[in-house]
Amino acid sequence: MTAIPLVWSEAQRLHDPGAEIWVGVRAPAVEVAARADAIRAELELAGHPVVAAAQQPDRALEAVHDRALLDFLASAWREWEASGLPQDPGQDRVVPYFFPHPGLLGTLTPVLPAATWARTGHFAFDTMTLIGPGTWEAARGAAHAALTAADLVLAGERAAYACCRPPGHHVTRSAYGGCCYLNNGAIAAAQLLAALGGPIALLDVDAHHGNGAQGIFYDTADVVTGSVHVDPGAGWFPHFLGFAGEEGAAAGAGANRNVVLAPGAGDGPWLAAVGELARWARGFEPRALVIALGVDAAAGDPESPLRVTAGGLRAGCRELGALGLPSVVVQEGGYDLATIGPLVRAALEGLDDGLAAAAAATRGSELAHG
Ligand code: SP5
Ligand code: ZN
Repeated sequence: MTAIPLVWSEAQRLHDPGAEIWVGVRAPAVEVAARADAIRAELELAGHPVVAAAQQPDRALEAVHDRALLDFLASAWREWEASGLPQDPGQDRVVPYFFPHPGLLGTLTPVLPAATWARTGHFAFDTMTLIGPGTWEAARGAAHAALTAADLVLAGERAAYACCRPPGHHVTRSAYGGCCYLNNGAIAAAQLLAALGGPIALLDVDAHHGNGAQGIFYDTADVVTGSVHVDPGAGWFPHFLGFAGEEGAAAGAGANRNVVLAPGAGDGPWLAAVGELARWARGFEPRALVIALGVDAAAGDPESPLRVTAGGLRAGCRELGALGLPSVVVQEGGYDLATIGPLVRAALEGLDDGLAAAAAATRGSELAHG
């Protein structure tokens, strides 16, 4: 059996956030192109075939995002540049400054501001997620990689891995942030849903809450969403949501699950949480699985206080593979350039082991009953 294919978009390299602005301070960006290079180098060495992301129709993005968000992202840099803001006052990235906070507007509908510099706040929910000259092309390339991975799985691959950069799991239907611009995992899930029918399971093992998919699919059980992450109640991003009590609403009541971990948690509690999410998702009898694979839960990652090991990631992804579902993996976070490659490799090895075990078990029961 050949190793799980890696889907690659060369366009991802065009995004250089340049910085992230945190508490008003411009700090070096951690979400850099070298992340994807490190992953690709490690996976190529391990024998994963590389597949180029194929161009995809816009409607695949519209399945999960508002047209207004897509239009903004596609034009934001051009308009920022045309407005002269890079020269005066000297801001070389698109940043927000004023927000249509519910406390400002009450029940009024936010308009799209006339001023370029005010428009960003309509779509950005944080200050850390900068837009530059190639951001849109890269974000679209990452989404196309996720869609290509979904298409490979729909064509019969047991699993496919999309090396998505920039990542996507914080993006909602209408707003972006958290170093993310388009929700690659949700876009892949929507593609699988359209082809296979529901339910589709989307499980997020990034160290941070998968708030984007939670929000996009909150009212439906067609895509069942689960996330294990460091407790926002202990002071971690995304701060305002990601709590255990968020379980879905309306037709989606009970179809979202958050498992929160204390800062410092390692393999034991993390694996227990992944196992819990896997068992919970199995109960919905999903037709396919999307894994939002952030590896920032690993010990030593600069953006998270969790202490999972490569062996832990391997074991967790083995449990997800053991669901025996066609699986699309999208890259989310993971910011330690020295370990990101080996961590992703370990995760995919685990997934492959789990899928093989599930396939062997199915063959065994067919022999017994056939
Ligand atoms: C995809 C993903 O993992 N996004 C993570 C976004 C969370 N970033 C929170 C950043 C908070 C401030 N970071 C300060 C830098 C300390 N090293
Ligand atoms: Zn993360």
